Amino acid sequence: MASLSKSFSLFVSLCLLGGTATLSLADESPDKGKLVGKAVIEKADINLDGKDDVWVHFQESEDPNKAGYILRKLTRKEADLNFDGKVDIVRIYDAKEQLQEETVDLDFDGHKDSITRYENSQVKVRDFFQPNRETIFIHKAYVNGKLAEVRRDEDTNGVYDYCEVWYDGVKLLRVGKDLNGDGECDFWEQPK
Ligand SMILES: [Ca+2]
Ligand SMILES: [Ca+2]
Ligand SMILES: [Ca+2]
Ligand SMILES: [Ca+2]
Repeated sequence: MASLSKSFSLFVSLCLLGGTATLSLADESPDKGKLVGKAVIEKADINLDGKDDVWVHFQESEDPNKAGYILRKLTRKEADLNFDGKVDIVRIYDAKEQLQEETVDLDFDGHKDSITRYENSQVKVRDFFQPNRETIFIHKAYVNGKLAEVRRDEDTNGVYDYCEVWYDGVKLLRVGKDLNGDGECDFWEQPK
């Protein structure tokens, strides 16, 4: 439980963008005996305006190793960072409670700005979206958590037209352009 409390505190800190506040968690959990296999949501009202701003989702199930004990697994966190009633950040966790996916809307316009997907706690793919649009503008792929490939849709027609290949996240190896409009780069150059 200590690690859960810690991760929740970290999340709340993020929500406050470094600020501090008194956190009151609404405990809506019914009797634990009734919670086997149930989803549980803990909520918090960070700015104390009477409306919840942070939601932490858990899945509870019976502990297969300890009869009568309930295991609680973190599955999802959501927060309304600017307190306008719309969720701006969603984090989804895998069966090991590792971060699997994070979606953010940091300009608070109601449209997601990026989705980052993780594998074994390492970033795997990060997609950035056009303002007010659902189409991906920049796609970044990572190997062992290090940048390996970038694709961009520079003329915003929904098809990638610019590519970069990176080595170990630090060295740009080559830069490509898609000349025939099929979304795959076919003309490559050494970076200048
Ligand atoms: Ca609030
Ligand atoms: Ca918001
Ligand atoms: Ca946005
Ligand atoms: Ca394009």
